[in-house]
Amino acid sequence: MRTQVAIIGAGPSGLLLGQLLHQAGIANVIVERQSGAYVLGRIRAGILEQVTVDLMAEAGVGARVQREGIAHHSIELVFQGTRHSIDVHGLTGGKQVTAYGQTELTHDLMEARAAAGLETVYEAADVAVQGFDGERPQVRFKGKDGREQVLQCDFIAGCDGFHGVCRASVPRRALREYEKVYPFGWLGVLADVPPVSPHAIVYGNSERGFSLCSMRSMTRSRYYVQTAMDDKVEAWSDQRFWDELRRRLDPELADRVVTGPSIEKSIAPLRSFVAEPMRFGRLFLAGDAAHIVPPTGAKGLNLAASDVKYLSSALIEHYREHSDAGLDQYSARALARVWKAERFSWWLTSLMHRFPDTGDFGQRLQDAELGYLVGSRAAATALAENYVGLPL
Ligand code: FAS
Ligand code: PHB
Repeated sequence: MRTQVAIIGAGPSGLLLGQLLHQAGIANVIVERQSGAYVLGRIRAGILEQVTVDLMAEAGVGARVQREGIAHHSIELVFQGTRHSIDVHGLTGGKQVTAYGQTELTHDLMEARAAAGLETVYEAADVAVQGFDGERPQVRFKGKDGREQVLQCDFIAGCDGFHGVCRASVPRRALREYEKVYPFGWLGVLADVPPVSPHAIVYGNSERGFSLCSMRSMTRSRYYVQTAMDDKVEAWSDQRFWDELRRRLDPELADRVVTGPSIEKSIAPLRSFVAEPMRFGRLFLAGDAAHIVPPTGAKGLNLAASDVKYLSSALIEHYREHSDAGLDQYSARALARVWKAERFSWWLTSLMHRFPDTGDFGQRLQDAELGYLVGSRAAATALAENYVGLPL
């Protein structure tokens, strides 16, 4: 087998990259270790920056998000039993975020890829990336039939997420990793009930911990509560979850929560992580393969999109203009935006969660910062411009 760009991973990064390269006439094959159904079954992000929505349109898969995505012009903060609105749209000169599930984005990309007849190897086993420090990189894997296959290529895009094989294949001496693990997790629930706040994500900081009210559509809601790191999803009945969520909201909002049976319930750990650089010879990392943010700032999926924008542009420049300037600048350019999003995600996580070592002084600092945030245009503007996404 041979192609121009071998893409490892059929999550949002890999699928979006494959679509943009295809549109530029660059051959690519995606090698994915799970089944397509498994990839689609993962419940993850829900908020898209305009950069991501624009990139979907550029990739030719923007029709449904335009039709079904729900524009959010504000966010709400609940603390000390009171809810405050932050006018994100007004503070950023008219920018917005769009509520549209990662599952839907992945579906749209999968559908476009299949319609274009592009090759995606699902359920690939023992995937190995080799030769990327030379001129002839290749990907080895076993197909569903158990037969070993070799995919020769010009470049490898490591879009295989935090637990993937690509970053793990880079010699340790060539990699610098930065990590912060948070002392709590998020218990997330998906339920087919109308969202309590259909036009603004609600972030809560109560003495019982963080909470978040989000959505996937006008009939499907997504909620989270902060849990202990060692908490188990089995310990959470639906009723216990709904009761706990309500306790963390202001009374008016709590009364409006519509409950129902969970269709997905899971606990995710929270970490900040960056691997530098994001390029190793002919191997380029994009998305969660290179960085992780705590989901508080809704940046993970959106950072994957900006990485893919930079990488696809650089690869197109290589093939069209025989210039490697973009490829040489890729890592520094992507990391500049990654670190700004890492900072924002860490800051909002630190502000909205209860830490074991917060203490009385730390609690007063959180209260003071929240009060400043909702009382100062300058402070709210800084939040708003990061929330809608900094420029590419
Ligand atoms: P992904 O992890 O989505 O995709 C990587 C793909 O590579 C997977 O399909 C995997 O099966 C495949 N792969 C792995 N190893 C492989 C190998 N050896 N060979 C071949 N394929 C391999 N972000 C937000 O913005 N908001 C959220 O609310 C949010 N919630 C999240 C909840 C959870 C539980 C997790 C884990 C992440 C969440 N994220 C959230 C972040 C998430 O949306 C990611 O940013 C996004 O999935 C990144 O996409 P990819 O880079 O494509 O990585
Ligand atoms: C979600 O809808 O899953 C979501 C929304 C906003 C966040 C994190 C997650 O900050």
